[in-house]
Amino acid sequence: MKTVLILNGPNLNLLGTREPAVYGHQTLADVEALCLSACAAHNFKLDFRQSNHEGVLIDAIHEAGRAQTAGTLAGVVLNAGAYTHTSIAIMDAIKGSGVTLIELHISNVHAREAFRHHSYISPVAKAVMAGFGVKGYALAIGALADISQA
Ligand code: CA2
Repeated sequence: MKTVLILNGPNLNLLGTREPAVYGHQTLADVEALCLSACAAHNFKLDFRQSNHEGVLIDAIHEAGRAQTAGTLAGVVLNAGAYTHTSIAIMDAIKGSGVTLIELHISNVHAREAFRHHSYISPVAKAVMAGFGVKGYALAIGALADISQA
C-alpha cells in the first residue's frame, strides 16, 4: 500500500479559527480526518503534516522524492500557503526531488488579490487545484490515485 503525503504550509494550522468566508469553518484536524477517509477509499496510507517553516517543507519534499523513487509513495498534495507566491526554494525542491506533486489551494486564488495569482509551484507541479474548499484535498487524493494507476 503506497503513502500519500499531504503537506500544509504556513498558517494553515489556523484553519477554522479565522476568515471562515474564505477558508470555511473546518479545522486542520477536520481536514486530516477527511484525508484519512479519502486515502482509505483509495487504498493509500496517509502522512499528514503542517509546518510554518520553509526548510521543514523543503526537507519533507526531498524525503517524499526518495520515498517515491523507493516505490513507497504515490505522490504529494501541497498547500504551500503564502510560500506559493514567494518561494523559489520550494520550487527548486519540487523540481530537484522529481516527486509527483499536486498544488492545492482551498480558495480560488485567481479570484483574490493580484499577488496570489502568481505561483512559483505551478510550473513544477503535475496539476493545480484551487477553489474547491477543503474538499479539494479529497479530490486531489482521488486524482493521485488516477495518476498512479496510469
Ligand atoms: O487558498 C489557500 O489554500 C491558500 O494556499 C491559503 C494561504 C494563502 O496565502 C494562499 O494565497 C491561498 C493562507 C493560509 C492561511 O490560512 C488561514 C486560515 C485561517 C485563518 C488564517 C489563515
